[in-house]
Amino acid sequence: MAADQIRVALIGNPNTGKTSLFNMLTGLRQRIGNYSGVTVEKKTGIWSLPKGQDVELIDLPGTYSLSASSLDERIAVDVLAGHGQSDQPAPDLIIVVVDVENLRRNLFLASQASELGVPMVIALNCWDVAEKKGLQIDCKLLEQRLAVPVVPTVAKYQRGTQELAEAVERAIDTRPMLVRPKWPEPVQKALDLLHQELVVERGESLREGELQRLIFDRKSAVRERLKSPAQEYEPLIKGVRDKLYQDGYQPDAAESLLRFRFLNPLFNDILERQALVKERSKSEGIDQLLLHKFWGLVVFVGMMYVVFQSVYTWAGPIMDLIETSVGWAQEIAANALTATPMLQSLIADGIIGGVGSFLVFLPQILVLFFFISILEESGYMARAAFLMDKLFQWCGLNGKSFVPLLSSFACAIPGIMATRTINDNKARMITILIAPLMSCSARLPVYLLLIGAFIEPKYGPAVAGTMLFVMHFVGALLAMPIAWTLNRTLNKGRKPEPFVMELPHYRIPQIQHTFFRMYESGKEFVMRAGTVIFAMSIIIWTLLYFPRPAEVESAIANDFGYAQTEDTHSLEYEESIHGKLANRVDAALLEQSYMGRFGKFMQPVFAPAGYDWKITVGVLASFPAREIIISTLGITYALGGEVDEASDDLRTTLSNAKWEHGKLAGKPVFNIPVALSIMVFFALCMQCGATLAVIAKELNWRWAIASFFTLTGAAWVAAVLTYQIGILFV
Ligand SMILES: Nc1nc2c(ncn2[C@@H]2O[C@H](COP(=O)(O)OP(=O)(O)OP(=O)(O)O)[C@@H](O)[C@H]2O)c(=O)[nH]1
Ligand SMILES: [Mg+2]
Repeated sequence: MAADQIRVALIGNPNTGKTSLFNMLTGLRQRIGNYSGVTVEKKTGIWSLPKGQDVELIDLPGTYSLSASSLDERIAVDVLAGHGQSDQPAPDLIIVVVDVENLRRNLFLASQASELGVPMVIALNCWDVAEKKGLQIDCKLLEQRLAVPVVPTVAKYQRGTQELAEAVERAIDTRPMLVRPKWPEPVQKALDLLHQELVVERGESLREGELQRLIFDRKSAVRERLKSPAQEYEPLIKGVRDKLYQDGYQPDAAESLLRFRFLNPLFNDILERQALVKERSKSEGIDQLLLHKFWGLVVFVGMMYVVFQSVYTWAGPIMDLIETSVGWAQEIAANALTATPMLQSLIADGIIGGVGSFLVFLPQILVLFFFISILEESGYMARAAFLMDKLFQWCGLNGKSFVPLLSSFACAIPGIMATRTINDNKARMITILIAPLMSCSARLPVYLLLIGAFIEPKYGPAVAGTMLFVMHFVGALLAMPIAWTLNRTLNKGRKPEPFVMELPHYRIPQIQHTFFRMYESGKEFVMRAGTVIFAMSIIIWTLLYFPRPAEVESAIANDFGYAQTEDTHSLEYEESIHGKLANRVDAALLEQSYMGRFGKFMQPVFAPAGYDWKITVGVLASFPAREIIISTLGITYALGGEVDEASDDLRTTLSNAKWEHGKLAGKPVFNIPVALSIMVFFALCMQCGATLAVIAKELNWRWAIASFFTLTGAAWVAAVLTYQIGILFV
């Protein structure tokens, strides 16, 4: 990016459509959602203006003010002020994205930002909603009063691009500044005094807006940006604040009072409302049900139940289709490569077997994200947050923990990142530590495989769907006591704060957006199959295939009494003997492979949970990422000669698996207690390298390690209990 490139930042209150606008202008596809706190990082893109100039466009997290009480707001404020990690200068221009329905409150932020001396353009977004609700706004008059361009936009439907671009082109040259309040004399005096002492005498580079922060916000982050330690200025700042107090201005409250006193008259004759009442009462009616203490919960549980039931049933037929195709591919590859047995095994058993058994779960992922997208976009998710508030407070969490925890149901990584919106440090920490217990989409294939193989055939699809639903809350169940304990043992944080999340308006989800969300998650899933799963499949195949000493084969052949069969038998008999021998040899080779030996060595650890050495291998191989168990089981059984037909799916293979040795020999390895025990283990265990790295980054390594051992230990105990209790009933 050229050093002299113009930089334009999008700022505004949460959920006003900044990212939608960013996507519309840059053609990029950043995540949007109908609740506050979707964007928690700074994102940049290139916006080509009509006259040919390219500007760097910056999307920021939403913020209500420049006081920046949480990490994400801090990012926005730092960029605006030209401070922070990147140390880039302040943007050349800001576009303040304003929700037309909340003009006054939104312009409070614009007014604060203007005092940083940055030129601005205002985008009146959600103009379509204003039109629909009969809200008329006199933009020309507003523009005159504010002294900056005001452009109506509809980011959701890509309207207003041209007008906004033209306004920005002009503003780059004319540098329009928003009207600024005239402060009462005592306030102005306080500002002048600070300017004299800090800027003129001590050489601090602070703009007026930043001096205001020092006076009005006791905890302002501006203090950290001072060249000299803030303590040196403490007496001065305290003196200024005390003086203001004596003059009748409570410093903590004065700013909003004075700013609104200045802003309010600007709106005279600007707004006109017509017959809005009906619209409002409809959404209030819905909220009465959805936010009801009891019925709200009933609706929530019912809705989640429908989601998981649909994931199970809708995706089934397509899954079967993919499964059959994978079987074919394996057969074709195996037939084509008979001349080179090793390559044949690598391709058919290792790569197609490993990646294929994972890929069959793509339809379920798509269905799940279809629902997630609709629930998020409609505005329902934010309502669900309210329902959980009581429960959250009891665990020392914050209402704001809901969105991060909810995101963790897709993947803990964005979930943990989303905790940046939580301003109470202790609540943020607890949320990060329990986020990995929310059932991420990597666990979905594990549940689907085991439920499909052992629950559905016996109890039918309705019970299978219910089981899937229940499995998704096993982790959350353990999360509650963990949060409760952490809350009582960690250092005292701030007092629990009241819930501050704003209820978004209900919106009709856009079909393109839903499809994009599905496409995005589907792509990520397929990419994972093509990268992590592919690489791990090759590694695991290698460890399960080698070494291959010749003695193993001859020992088995002798043992089998093959030599005695002579050539007196029919061809069919010969073939079947050959097949059986080959299977025995495969099984023996597998057992003495590197991974086989390791699995057998470790198996006693998992024996109390009912696992044989193959499951043990699967569980251990999945520590970098949970989904690996699927491909590992696929490869293990393909190599072990237990797959009778190439088209046999993994579910059938698992249900046919038998114990080879010991007192259980000949009995099925998998039964319902074993399947449940594996699922419980995967629900709780910290099997995700990427999540650990994010925890280490957001907190520190000590916490990452502690959480690894705690969750893995808890998973083991819970898996053993599940199995031991389960076998009492079989
Ligand atoms: N009706 C309507 N909805 C819009 C418009 N622009 C955005 N939305 C919707 O508003 C919601 C929020 O959009 P985002 O772009 O995620 O908002 P944001 O300001 O980036 O939100 P945060 O990152 O959480 O601060 C989404 O549901 C959008 O579909 C618009 O012009 N009209
Ligand atoms: Mg955003």
